[in-house]
Amino acid sequence: MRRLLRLLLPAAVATLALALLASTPARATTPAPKNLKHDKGARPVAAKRPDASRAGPSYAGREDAMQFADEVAARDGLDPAWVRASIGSARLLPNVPRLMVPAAPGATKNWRAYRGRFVEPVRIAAGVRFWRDNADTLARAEASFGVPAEIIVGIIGVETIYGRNMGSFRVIDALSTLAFDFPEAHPRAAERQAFFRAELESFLVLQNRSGESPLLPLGSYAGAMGMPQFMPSSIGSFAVDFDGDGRIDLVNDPADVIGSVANYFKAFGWTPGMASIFPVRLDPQRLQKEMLLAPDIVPTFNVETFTAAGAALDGEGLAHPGLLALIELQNGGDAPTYVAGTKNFYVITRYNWSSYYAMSVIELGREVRLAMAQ
Ligand SMILES: [Ca+2]
Repeated sequence: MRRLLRLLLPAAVATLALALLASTPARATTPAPKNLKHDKGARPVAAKRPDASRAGPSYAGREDAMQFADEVAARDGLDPAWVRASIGSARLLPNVPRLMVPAAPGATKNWRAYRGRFVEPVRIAAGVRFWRDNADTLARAEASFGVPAEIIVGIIGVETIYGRNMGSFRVIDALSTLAFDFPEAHPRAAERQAFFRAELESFLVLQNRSGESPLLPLGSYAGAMGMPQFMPSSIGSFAVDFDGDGRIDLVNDPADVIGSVANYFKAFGWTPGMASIFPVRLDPQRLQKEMLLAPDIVPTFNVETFTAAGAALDGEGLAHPGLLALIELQNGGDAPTYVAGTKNFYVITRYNWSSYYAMSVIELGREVRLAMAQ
């Protein structure tokens, strides 16, 4: 994964996306609001998704897991017996660790293939239904957080097809497996393992607070949950009770999902009213491609510098007051696709560190909006 930052992908799309993108899972643990939503590993193309029903031994007999349980209990003021029993009830998922190992570098990415999986008639029709069913809430979220309905609709559609594929792994199993048996072959194994330990801790704190057994929630093989596939720490930091019923439910309550996704974007710096992308034409006469691609997806160039380096804009793009990034999307052996990405494009990648992911969200949202008007 040379140019792509990525985070996690939705449960339903993990295998595909990882295969297509061949990038490394990352996590926004550092700057901005605490961290990103979910996490994924890179996957070989033909790999099958792991079977959630196959579980190995429990962690009750693992000294490192029980020691971690005691640390969590002390740190968070939880009952040590409860934490030990919770982690001790977790089972190793034997097929999950290998899913975290990045694919070999140089694997071909293919935007058209990627797009075809997410921007397709079934998902668009489901998006239209979701938008119609939740039009008032989407409008309220846009008014409250400044995030357009079509971006929220795009995210929830790409993540889980509006709740259809929320993952079938017990979250306690997925997080414990990645916390205590993260594959050493991963180039950043220690960092990733620490990340999943922190997520396991966040999960236990959440469950303790809500009173729901930690053995019940289901999610992706990386422990992402609900319609928006939030990781536990993101639930703690960004989820909101947007229908005011006194509880946050990202599995069954579209209002909470919509508000939480919008709040997440706001927290990561979404600018109301700003487009995410503009069309761009490369002018071979003036093109300084290496220079334009060097900052990857980080908006770096003002319009003047951008166009002088051969990335031609028109209309709205030319009038954009902020910085731009040249986004290159590979198409296998064919010519790449290029767009100009704004700061809001970058913000979408804070949900999942992939420009292919962000483009799918934008294009699914747009297609749903267009279908609504018909
Ligand atoms: Ca609620």
